[in-house]
Amino acid sequence: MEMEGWVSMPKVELHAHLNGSVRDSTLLELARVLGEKGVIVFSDVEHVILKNERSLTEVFRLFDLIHILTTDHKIITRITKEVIEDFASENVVYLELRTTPKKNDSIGMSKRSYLEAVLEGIKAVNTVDVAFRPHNADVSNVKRSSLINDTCNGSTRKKIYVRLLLSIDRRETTEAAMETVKLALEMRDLGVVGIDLSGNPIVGEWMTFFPALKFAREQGLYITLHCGEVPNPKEIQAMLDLLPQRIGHACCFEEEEWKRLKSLNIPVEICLTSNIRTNSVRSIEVHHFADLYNSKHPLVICTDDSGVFSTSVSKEYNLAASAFGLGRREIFQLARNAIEYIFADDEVKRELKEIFNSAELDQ
Ligand code: 6MZ
Repeated sequence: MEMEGWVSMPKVELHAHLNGSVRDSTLLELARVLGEKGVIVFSDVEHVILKNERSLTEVFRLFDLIHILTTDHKIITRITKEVIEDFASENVVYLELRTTPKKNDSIGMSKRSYLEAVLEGIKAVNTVDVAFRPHNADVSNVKRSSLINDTCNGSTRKKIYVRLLLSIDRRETTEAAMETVKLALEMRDLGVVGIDLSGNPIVGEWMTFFPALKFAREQGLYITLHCGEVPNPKEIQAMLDLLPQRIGHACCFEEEEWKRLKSLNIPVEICLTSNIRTNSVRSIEVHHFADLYNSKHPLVICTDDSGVFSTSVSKEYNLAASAFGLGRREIFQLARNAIEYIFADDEVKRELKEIFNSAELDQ
């Protein structure tokens, strides 16, 4: 099937890191500006941004560079707006965007002000209507709709639901992780629905994050964890013990861990291109997608870092279809199944089902 066919299909994206989803053109523009200011040497970073094959270690080095380019309130607002517009333009109808709130005293940035800059970015989206506040948030409908862009020009406007997950970086301390969870709790009415644990999987200890994750779970925030990106049986067990509502990747699982995951029925966010590029999975032929799909385990196809891995949800669907011999109907069904695993209320699920039902007629 042509790419256009995947683009026109409604899609749900549940695993996208904000700073991993920035357009190359934006990164290059930001690098040029910092180059002119003498903060970086543009020619040194240009090829790093444009390089395609990257090991897991190189990916995290790239994130350190991206963070130098983007960690400024105005730029965070800009990239949030662009990332949402990019997903909406390929017909993502529900997006859970995750990002690590960052503190940088030298520019007066706190985790809270970082998140506020993200929220500004959501409000600045203008190519599509954005619904980002939960239905049960304590605001009147009028106030809520005024927060949604409704510069309707007569034709039916596209709409995208956006929810935020706050990430804890594995480099952080217990206190910093706890601060992120508290911020998420305060910002619940503004569309923050859960907590993610991410960052370089060879860094940090589970016991450092555990208190914050446990607290988040007790407070009713949804939890998704990067789990088994590298072999680490003890940590995988501890993660499954927490009963997260979803996990990401699950690349380096052993037989026992598969059994446990399957019996717990925890949905898995599958990021094919990312897993292959970072070598977490040797090749697409041996990717665990096939086994999970065949055993009807809940899963959702996601991008991880559409910027860093030069991909899109449509490209990932296309890859899954060609690598595993799935047809349009099967991929459509996969996309629709993802509605069950989203971190949003039943009203959103109902509306998404309607969108998929009406799109099904065109399939
Ligand atoms: C683990 C990843 C990741 O939060 O600054 N991140 N963590 N595994 C991955 N697989 C490739 N890809 C991205 O977005 C960038 C951050 O997301 C996490 C890393 O912590 C990275 O620094 P934010 O918006």
